[in-house]
Amino acid sequence: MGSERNQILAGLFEQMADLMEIQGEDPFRINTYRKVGRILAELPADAADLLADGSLAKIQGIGKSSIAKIQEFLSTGAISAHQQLLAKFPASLLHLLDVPGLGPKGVKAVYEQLHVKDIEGLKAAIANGSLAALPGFGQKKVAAIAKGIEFLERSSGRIRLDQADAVAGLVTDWLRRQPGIQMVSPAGSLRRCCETIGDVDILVTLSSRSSQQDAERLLADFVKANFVKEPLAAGSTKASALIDIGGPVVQVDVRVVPNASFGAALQYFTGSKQHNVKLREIAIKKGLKLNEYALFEVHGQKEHAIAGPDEKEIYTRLGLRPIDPRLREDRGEIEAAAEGTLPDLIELGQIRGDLHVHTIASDGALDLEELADMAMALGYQYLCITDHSQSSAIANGLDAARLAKQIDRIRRLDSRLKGLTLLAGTEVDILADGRLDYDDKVLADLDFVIASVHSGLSSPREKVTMRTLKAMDNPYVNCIGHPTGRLLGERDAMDLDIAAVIEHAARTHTALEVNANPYRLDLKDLHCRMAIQAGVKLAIGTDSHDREGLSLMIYGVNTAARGWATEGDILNCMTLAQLRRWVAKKRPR
Ligand code: DGT
Ligand code: CA
Ligand code: CA
Ligand code: ZN
Repeated sequence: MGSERNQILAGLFEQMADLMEIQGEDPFRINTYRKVGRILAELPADAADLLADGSLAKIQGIGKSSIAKIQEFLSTGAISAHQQLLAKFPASLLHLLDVPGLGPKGVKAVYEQLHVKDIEGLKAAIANGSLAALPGFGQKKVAAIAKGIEFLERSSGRIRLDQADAVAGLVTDWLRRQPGIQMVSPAGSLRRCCETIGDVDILVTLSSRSSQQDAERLLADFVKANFVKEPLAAGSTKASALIDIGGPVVQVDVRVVPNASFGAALQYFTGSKQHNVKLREIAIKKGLKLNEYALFEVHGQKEHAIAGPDEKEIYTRLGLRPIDPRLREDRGEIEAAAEGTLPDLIELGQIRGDLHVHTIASDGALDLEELADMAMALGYQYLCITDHSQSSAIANGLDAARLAKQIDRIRRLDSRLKGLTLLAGTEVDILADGRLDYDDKVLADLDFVIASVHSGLSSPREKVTMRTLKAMDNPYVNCIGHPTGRLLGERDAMDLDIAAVIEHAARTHTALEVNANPYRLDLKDLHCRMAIQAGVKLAIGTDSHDREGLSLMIYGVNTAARGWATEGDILNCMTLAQLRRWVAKKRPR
């Protein structure tokens, strides 16, 4: 571990070494820079502190000129030698250094001999055979580089939460089986339940009897584990590897932290960065020091830890209520924690039913009985069946006659069920002009109505907004499904005037959905918060189409929680009687 400043410094020295290697400098000098980079990355404390008390200069491998560069960075934020090196090469050359399997020597060769300056150029050199013809390359190496480019391109995007969960589950299960392991916890954006994940961060502690070598062995084993596609680095405190789960390639960072620092490290590596920056300012104002090792009291030259093993204690010792990871975005949570006004966030256990479920009658895979069984197993009080309407032809939407039969089946099954109430609903299409795909007298037979836009999503702002507002005017429409229509990684949201939609939802007594499917998470966290502030109820629905579907509820709950939702903000936290009254309030008497 090291402070963020140490990591930046380490990166600068590493990059200087790379650039010097491309330039063809003395290998001995290059190695000195690499070594300084490694030392900086693994310093036990902030480089500035170690420089101030003279201990940095005493570390073997850090000479006078390195100290001068570190000093320059600490006072100016840059190293002039680094900037001079950078100026000698096209910026795109740095991306080539990221290609697994190429390395600085390879970059030097392709730059000088083939005039390749970027990834596109490298791809061309592979395609036309000129790379394989280069001395020191050959078919095997070129194949590895081609694979490296593919990895780089596949892993450059962010991944969905369910994908990140799958990878994290794989790695944490493996870690828990290793000898000496004590604690394993995800950190970073995954622990904050962000809508997409850049890389997966995992922290572990080892039993107090473990040594430095045990940590190194664990990390070395991790990058060799069979689920790893490409090891990136393995040191004594941190290892990184690329893991392929069939879709995108995901980077996983595993850090071994001391038991006494587990809480501080968890706090630090959970982030967000902005939240951490604010927290550190608070510490400084109180005359304390906060880093990934502990919260310290400072007495002149001496300091001693007042919190470290337990994350909650970091907050309480700063005079704050502990803050749920899902709120740590510097969106007012620190102020609320100081005033004691943090919300009691919605929990999965408070959900009383699922209001958005498809069956084999339209495009689902399960029948009514199977869904009812699963809902009972989840402890739900009610389950609302919402198949598609006739205009959704691809989804085998129901016309009025088929819907009537489906309602009949639902009523009959419901009369046999104990403990669960099966509600008859629909996910009715909002047509191009904002009218609905069923007549009001068809809708009147249903217990709950979701209205959704499934076509014309790329229409102009006025049009998509008008359609949504008009649908809400219908007295039978209780909820707008996946209001913005986005599909993460696949399709942008509609150009919807979300403020107008929220205002109209409040005025028309209509809920907005938090679609729990990890492809959607729609509404998203910030929109959830806007809706709550406007007094609009949120309906968390799974939009379940298969066996896994109902279990996706947690993703919707976490998204709503990131929007500061409490039990009272969520429609499907109501009891069945409350829900029926809430629906009746909008309908004509
Ligand atoms: P991601 O991976 O892009 O989805 O987002 P994060 O939040 O997981 O970011 P990541 O993996 O770069 O770093 C994990 C956490 O470590 C981050 O949330 C906060 C902490 N951290 C990383 N870099 C810095 C930094 O430069 N300053 C501060 N204060 N914290 C940092
Ligand atoms: Ca991360
Ligand atoms: Ca990371
Ligand atoms: Zn839909």
